[in-house]
Amino acid sequence: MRITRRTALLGAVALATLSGPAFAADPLKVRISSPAVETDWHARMLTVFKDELAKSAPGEFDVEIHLNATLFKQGTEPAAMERGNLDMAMISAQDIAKIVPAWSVFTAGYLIRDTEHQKKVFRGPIGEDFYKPVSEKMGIRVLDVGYLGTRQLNLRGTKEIKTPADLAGVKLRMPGSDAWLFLGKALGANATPVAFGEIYTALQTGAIDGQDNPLPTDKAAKFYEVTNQIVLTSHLVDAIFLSMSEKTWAKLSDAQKAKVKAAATKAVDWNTENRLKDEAELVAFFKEKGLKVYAPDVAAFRSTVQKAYLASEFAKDWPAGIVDRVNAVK
Ligand code: KDO
Repeated sequence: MRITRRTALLGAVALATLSGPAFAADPLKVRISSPAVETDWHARMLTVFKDELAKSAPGEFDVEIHLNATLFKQGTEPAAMERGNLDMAMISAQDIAKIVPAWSVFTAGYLIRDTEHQKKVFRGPIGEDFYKPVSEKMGIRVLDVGYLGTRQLNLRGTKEIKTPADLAGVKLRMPGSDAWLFLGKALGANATPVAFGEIYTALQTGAIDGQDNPLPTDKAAKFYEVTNQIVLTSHLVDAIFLSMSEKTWAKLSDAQKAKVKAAATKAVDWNTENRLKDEAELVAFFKEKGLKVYAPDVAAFRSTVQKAYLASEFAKDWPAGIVDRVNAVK
């Protein structure tokens, strides 16, 4: 047969059709959005997730990580995932509580005791019960829980804070949702909504008197440059939920689902381990930077905050017995 351009082309097409897997489908694009800064542990854990998938499912996923809220504004990720415009995010209990009010129990200060308690609660039957409505009502599949850290007060000025009464009139930045603002109020402060990306400037200009975040985040976002003190209230053992849009999840084979879950667990565990180590070391770092770091009357904060939550409108949406059930997890 005379080889012409046409026969050569036909041959190439036939070869491509026969050789199957070598011409497998394009990798599935998985876009993740977060307001986190790139040096913070939960931002870095997304690379652990991506690398893990590249190992366990080579060529099957194209994970794109977008930090600093450049893709979606903080708090808009759940709606974007529900619509299928975003594949993954790390969402908070406060985000979820907007749609599934029972979740506000996990926005309450001084409920979750520590990282181990957090893991046991969310990786056990309570987690199962609470993840179900997130899938059904929000179109979001929670892959696993991660430790965002224990939130502490970080303030300008030198006024010593010992009890909630000392926070009267203090403009404390909180993320912009009812559940977050309530926490600020329960602590005794004048809670002011500001997006995460605007905190540094708001502190620098004095638009706010302080903010609350875990110590590793205070370091990563350089809040120590524009504040004078850290008050170790330890008011919220905070969680982030590494999650996927149900629309994306539905595109995966069973084998891919298992690999995505395993990669998520590897990532959150890596984050938790590093964050705990960092938390243990950071008091010295902030002191070196000239900040005053001290413990207030934590018992006074605990009792004021717990009372505020139990008497709140939020508590009316909590499933009967849930606080006892959470407390009983050992
Ligand atoms: C914050 O805005 O203070 C917060 O810590 C709230 C968390 O739920 C989470 O959104 C976090 O910011 C971002 O990931 C930035 O670290």
